[in-house]
Amino acid sequence: MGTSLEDILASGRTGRAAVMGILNVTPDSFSDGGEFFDPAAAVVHALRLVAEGADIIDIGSESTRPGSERVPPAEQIRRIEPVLPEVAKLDTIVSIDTTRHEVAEFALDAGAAIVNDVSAGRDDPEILPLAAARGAAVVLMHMLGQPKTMQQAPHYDDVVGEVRAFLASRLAAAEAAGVPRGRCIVDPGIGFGKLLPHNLALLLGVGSLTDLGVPVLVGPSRKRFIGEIAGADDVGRRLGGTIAACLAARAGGATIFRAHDVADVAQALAVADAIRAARGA
Ligand code: HH2
Repeated sequence: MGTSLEDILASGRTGRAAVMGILNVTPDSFSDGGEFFDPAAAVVHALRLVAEGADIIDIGSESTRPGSERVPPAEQIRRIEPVLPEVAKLDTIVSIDTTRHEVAEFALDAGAAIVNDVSAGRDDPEILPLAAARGAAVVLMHMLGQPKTMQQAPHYDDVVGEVRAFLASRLAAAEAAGVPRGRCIVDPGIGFGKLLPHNLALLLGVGSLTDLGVPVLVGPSRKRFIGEIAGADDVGRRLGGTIAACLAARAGGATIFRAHDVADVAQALAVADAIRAARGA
């Protein structure tokens, strides 16, 4: 692996890129729903993502795609129970993608080190204090509304400014709950209550988020906006767009990239970084 959690938390300063591989243990995720619902298949996929160069494996057991229904915490835990402890044995950092403290607690007990909360601590007031007590790192993501309704006419006057202000206020909330700023990561939430122009403005505006002083994570992987631009209805055929979006965010200073296609995204980042480094050579 070679990348530690401390390296990742310092990446806002060092600029070092990291890839977060996606492992959805769900029957209904938008691009890989059902593929890794079987625990054995999920563990095999995690092994593959690590071999492909994932620095982090982000395990989710509740789809947050537009229109999705909530999954009770007990069912989320039932889904990850046979998977997460096995993934934690691998040479990788485990992240739990949940908004519920019961699920985060189970995951942290089983070896996770990062809580990836797409509600940035708003869904469950106990999740940030839990992360603080456990010394976990936290991803604070921007979302307008809730997954069930978030794509129904989202509106912003200044999307980058509003997302930045939201993330600043959630960083303050995390700090108030006891999570040091040095253990926080922010994410503009590509596709979460955003239309195409909003997603494009945010990918272009990553540089306005990096000055919050914590690493910026982006998750454009296979998302709908790529299909809207390129006419790629098949979610499995959005790799080119995913890479383009990651590289645009990389140019703005993002350092953590949440992706399904780990090997290809890691290769693209490595080449883009090498070209940038050659400028100074
Ligand atoms: N996107 C998804 C889920 N979790 N977490 C962060 N921090 N950032 C993201 O952009 C993000 C996320 C949605 O993608 P996916 O997990 O592939 O689908 P689903 O929610 O349908 O399981």
